Amino acid sequence: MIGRMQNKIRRIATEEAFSVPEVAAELQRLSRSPGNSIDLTLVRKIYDAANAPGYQSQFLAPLLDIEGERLRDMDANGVDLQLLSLTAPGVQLFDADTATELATVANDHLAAVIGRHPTRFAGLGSFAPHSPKRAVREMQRCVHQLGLNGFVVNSHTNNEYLDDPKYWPILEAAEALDRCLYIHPRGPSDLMAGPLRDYGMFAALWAYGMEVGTHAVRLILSGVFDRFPKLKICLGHMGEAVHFWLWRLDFMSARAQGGDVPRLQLKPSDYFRRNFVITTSGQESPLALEFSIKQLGIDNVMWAIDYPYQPSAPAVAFMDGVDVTDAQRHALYHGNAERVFHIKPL
Ligand code: 1DF
Ligand code: MN
Repeated sequence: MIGRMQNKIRRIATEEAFSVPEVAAELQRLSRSPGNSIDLTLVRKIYDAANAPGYQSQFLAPLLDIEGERLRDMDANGVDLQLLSLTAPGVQLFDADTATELATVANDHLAAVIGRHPTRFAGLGSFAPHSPKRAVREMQRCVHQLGLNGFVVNSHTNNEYLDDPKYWPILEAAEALDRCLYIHPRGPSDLMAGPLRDYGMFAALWAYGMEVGTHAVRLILSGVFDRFPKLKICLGHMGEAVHFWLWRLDFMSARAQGGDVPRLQLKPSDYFRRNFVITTSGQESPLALEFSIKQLGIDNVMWAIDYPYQPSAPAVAFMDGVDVTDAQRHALYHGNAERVFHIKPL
């Protein structure tokens, strides 16, 4: 009975990566330039197999293949819909002109795929943060012309974070367009990167969470949510663990306010519950999920796979198997995603 019920649940996966040939080609070109940043190391592993030790070029084909094997994988695992986002580092390693152009190409490609498979795919639009004015125009086009479901940004841009006033037009646009901004990881910014380079810690193993967690706390403490109270930010990887810190963030920021901490209208935990949602991408721990639901409320947690970087079957088994009520499972699997990302309910 339970099994049969679960088979009928709509499964929407909310952090699913893709690429397009034009972006992949430029990343491959970039990967052959000198430098040893964490991002270049990551890019070489995926796009330049011949020159990268320990390469992961097995991901390149599934990133580019949206309508073939990916759909078969979704069918085989009962995944109804993937919310697609241009894979990290997106366009943010390129100069502003190239990045602006490539975001447009990727968004057009994404919208065309969704147009061919409107019940199977939805998508987050990309933009070039380093050209904020053009970014805002592209965000408007993404929603008004392409019908995309939100936005993705791969954390910092040239070591700058979105709390910097030069990026406020992007936050303002996301709020005005009523579309969630998903902050996905990339390699940590230069001054954070040093101790994160060793022992394989440089990316998904550890550094990604440090990078995006830091970004989220910067946004909260900077006061941007007093300026943009309806802005919604999505964090993957079980919230990058930020919500484990809420009590201490409240305590320590109250003590420091007026000093180094700007005066805030609300407590950090209030902003996190009001302005953030999280997904389970690549973090299939029932205990962490239980904590997240209790800490944030069931409305703020959504299911994700992190395809193709993580396999679909265990992600589905995880969410099918967790000890939650039917109503909660529906919220995690699709209800919250439909609301947050404007995906039409069935
Ligand atoms: C990996 C993981 C690569 C994630 C990613 O983009 C990525 C990985 C290059 O495991 O190599 O976005 N992730 O989201 O966890
Ligand atoms: Mn991911």
